[in-house]
Amino acid sequence: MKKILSLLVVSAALTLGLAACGGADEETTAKQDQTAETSTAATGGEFTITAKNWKFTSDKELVIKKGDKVKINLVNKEGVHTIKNDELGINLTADKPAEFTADKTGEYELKCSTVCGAAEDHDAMKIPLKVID
Ligand SMILES: [Cu+2]
Repeated sequence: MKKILSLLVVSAALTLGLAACGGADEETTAKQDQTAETSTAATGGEFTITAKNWKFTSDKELVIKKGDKVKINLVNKEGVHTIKNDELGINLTADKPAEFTADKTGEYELKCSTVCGAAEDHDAMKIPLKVID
């Protein structure tokens, strides 16, 4: 009896796995992202940075607690921009949120890592992030 049960479980899992692969269109991916956002918000901070030519704005002030799990989303409203900060281990693109835990307090600057315009415009694309105790 146990064998039959485990066989059933395995075949159900396989079917689900195959269905997930086959149905991975953009809509499905978007739904999964929403689910992920909801679950992350409960355990730590979540921020959304909006990028325009040539300015980043955040929905909330980027102040995070050391040790907290943080998620940052990037929305490109104008142009194509990305954010990278090696110190914090952030590599953020519009389709891939950054999830990280800051382990050192301090004041950081999130800068655009895609050359998105003239040097002075691109250089202006930065937003401060503070990690507090
Ligand atoms: Cu930029």
